[in-house]
Amino acid sequence: MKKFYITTPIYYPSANFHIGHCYTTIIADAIARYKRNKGFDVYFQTGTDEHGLKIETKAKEAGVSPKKYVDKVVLNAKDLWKSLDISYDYFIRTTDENHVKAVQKIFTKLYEQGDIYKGTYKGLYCIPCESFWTKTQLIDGKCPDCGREVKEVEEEAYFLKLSKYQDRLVEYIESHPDFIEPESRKNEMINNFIKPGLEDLCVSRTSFTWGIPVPFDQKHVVYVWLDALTNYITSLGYMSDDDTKFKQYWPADLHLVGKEIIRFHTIVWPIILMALDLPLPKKVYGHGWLVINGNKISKSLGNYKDPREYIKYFGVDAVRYFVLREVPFGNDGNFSVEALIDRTNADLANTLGNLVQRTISMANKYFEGKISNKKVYEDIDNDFIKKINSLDEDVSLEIDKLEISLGLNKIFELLRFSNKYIDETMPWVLAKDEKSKDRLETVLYNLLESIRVCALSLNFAIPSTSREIIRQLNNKSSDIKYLEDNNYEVISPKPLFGRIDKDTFLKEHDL
Ligand code: ME8
Repeated sequence: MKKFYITTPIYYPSANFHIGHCYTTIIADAIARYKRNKGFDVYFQTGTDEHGLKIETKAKEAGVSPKKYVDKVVLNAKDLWKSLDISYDYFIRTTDENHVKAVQKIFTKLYEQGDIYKGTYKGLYCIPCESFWTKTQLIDGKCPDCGREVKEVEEEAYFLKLSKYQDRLVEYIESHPDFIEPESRKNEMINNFIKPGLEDLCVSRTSFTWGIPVPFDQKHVVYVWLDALTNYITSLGYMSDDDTKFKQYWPADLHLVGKEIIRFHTIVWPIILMALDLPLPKKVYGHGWLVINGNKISKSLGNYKDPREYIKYFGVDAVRYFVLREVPFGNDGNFSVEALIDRTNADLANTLGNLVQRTISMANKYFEGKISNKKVYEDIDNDFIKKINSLDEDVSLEIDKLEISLGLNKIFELLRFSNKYIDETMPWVLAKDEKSKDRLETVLYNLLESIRVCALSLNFAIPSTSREIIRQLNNKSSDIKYLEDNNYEVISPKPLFGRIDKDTFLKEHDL
């Protein structure tokens, strides 16, 4: 069986997660489900990046230990992923003992072979905030957090030799055109970041303690990116007694990340892997951001609601569908409740919901729910059946390019065509004439087959709606193509999505 290892970034549990984190995670989940449905042995990983000064500070403010602080956010995150139907196979926390041990071994190995060396970190330091800043981060020359004076200080630190691997990295990227996507980000990485020259990366700190101790120099803790990026292999048992999963799943097939951290994933991470003599991930995809009125939704801006609020009002699949359909992958896209309502009404309630409701109602009304194929075909059916049969491949072509929105659009094209087929064949007119009974049954049969194929195709994106449609169709065939001799005994329909009156909703709720 072919394997497929897909990851999300491991998020900082400095605060509870927002719809931006859901964005990456829902997309990764949809791809993971898609691959599983296609028979791949999928390993889908997400998790949390729990060390560092920011979390140490947050915990202090909350009056709890850093571990207690992150434990609470992690519980909340796992509940969020459950309510969004996220089917991860593994949730890594960088405070997990096996991760800590493996990072220490990796750090020691890289030090012993000369890829990590001891040097001096020079920076601008805010003493009350215990934070280092770069010149560009300062506001009016002062600390951006508290507005006080900063001091130039030097700190002993370990560095990773990025510069040593620069040429090998450029050569790798250029000879593996699929490694960084989209294309525009690849060019940005090469021209703006790598070719001007890589500076060695600081990989330890002595100014805070919430981190993995450097095993041979305990006043240092491993600084975040080396700790964070290696999660993708430590979780599989790399450098542990049992590395079966590492052998089975590495290299990753797809690291999905937001565009602001593609730099770390396509420069620092490949160099760590090269230094460890390990194969590189097949693809790193840097997607765009969800924005609210032009601003990135972010923890520090605090411009967001708990995503469970949206689920509460619109249902999990409305949120999943919106995230997957609304924004062409790679671009930034706007998130708003208005757009979420519009999308839900237009596609899920009108196109999908109505089709299922109308068809199942007619099957019940005219044939007491029992439909088989009477094969009284007319010209219009050829086109319909052809479209049903090509759907699976049309969708695959898009999903393989990670064009999930376009893949979903293919399914909705067939759903819209099915609605048009009802308008054109007019089953209610056929029902008036006893002589047209077999034609009527054929029409309903074709519609049920189309709905069944669309429901199966939608499983990766909106799994609970897909299951609900199949339950109402009461049919177990799993072929994603038109079957000549299927048999239906549908149950009574239940509306899938209620239409939401946007103006009333917005007046009554502050979302
Ligand atoms: O960067 N739109 O963690 P983080 C789309 N710990 N995606 C968004 C988003 C938005 N508005 N906001 C966040 C870190 N994301 C590191 C990662 S990986 C080894 C270490 C998503 O909590 C997007 O995937 O800041 C982004 O890259 C990630 O959350 C950043 O999460």
